[in-house]
Amino acid sequence: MTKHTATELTRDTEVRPRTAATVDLRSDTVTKPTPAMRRAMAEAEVGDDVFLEDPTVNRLQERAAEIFEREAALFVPSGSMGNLIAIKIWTRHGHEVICDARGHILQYEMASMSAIAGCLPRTVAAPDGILSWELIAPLIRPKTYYIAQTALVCLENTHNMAGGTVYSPEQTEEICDRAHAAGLKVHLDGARIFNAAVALGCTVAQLSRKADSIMFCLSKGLGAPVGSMLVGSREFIEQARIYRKLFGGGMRQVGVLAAAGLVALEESPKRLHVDHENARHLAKGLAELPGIRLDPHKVVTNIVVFDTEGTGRTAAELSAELKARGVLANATGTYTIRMVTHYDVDREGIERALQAMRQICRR
Ligand code: TLP
Repeated sequence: MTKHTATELTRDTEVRPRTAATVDLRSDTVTKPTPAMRRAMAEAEVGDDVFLEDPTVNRLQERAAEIFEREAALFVPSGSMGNLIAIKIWTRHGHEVICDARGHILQYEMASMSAIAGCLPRTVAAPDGILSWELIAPLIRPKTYYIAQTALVCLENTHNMAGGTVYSPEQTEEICDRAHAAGLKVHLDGARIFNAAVALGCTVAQLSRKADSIMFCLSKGLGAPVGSMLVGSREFIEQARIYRKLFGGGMRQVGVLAAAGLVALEESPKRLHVDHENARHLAKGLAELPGIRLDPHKVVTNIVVFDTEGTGRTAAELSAELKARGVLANATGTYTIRMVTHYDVDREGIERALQAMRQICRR
């Protein structure tokens, strides 16, 4: 773990030196708490949150609800738990959940939708991960007693594995309106919804207005060390608190984490455009390399996904070569690599990643 010196802790977040020995583009989950977050954590007022007595958690929840223009919010330990709680609330065992085939909820959450919520995912490969009513409607099961019933639609904004693509407020609203008319609920996995809002120049409230529930992460691009939020109606959040406890996520003096979350919520959205500029720069540089395939115009937030097949190397081989040059990136498929920009990688780090890729691809 990084050790922060006393002088570093007193410095402002903006002047923190950020070019580390290793350029870590595996995910925006790798960000370390900023000095401002560490200060807030050290000074946080705390209480027992299971008794609703942690003032810092309460403040974080109130602020999240206010920012999303909703009645209530709940601090949860992880995005995965937040998504599972929402699925559990909106479905019963034996129900079907419609989601995109590359959705995080389907691919990376330990099959919890089935293992714990007892639901069957019904998927479609949406172009760029962005569902539309035209894609959703044929997946809805007829309303008869002898067929499993569809209960929920899950959207992901930004879409992680599709390369940080975004749903506009209009696209989300249309899906919500039609889903509601068909008797379905809509849950929004907004792990990176602040990135989407910055890319589109709108608010997170506008991006999620008609969704029945929203999960967003404090611990991705916003840079907090731990935690996600569920947002929705007061009734939804009251139920969510019960399921959080049932799943072992009731926490005690957790204001120390909520304090970092509050700094993340208030401060980090202001600088996400920097990550997006870095991702665009990275994408443009990568697209010029022999054998690398990606459309840099599709990179609008902080995630760059590219195809390595033309280099004659698998993603695993290429990422091993990158690692030997001090650059970390995840292979997300046989020929697919994902690079994610974030607070702890600055432009110099991006240049170093590009330089390493040039050396590897031109060899
Ligand atoms: N995503 C992680 C990995 O699990 C892939 C990452 O490195 O991007 N929704 C979305 C869209 C996510 O990207 C993630 C994490 C989650 C939910 C889950 O959040 P956590 O990790 O807090 O459970």
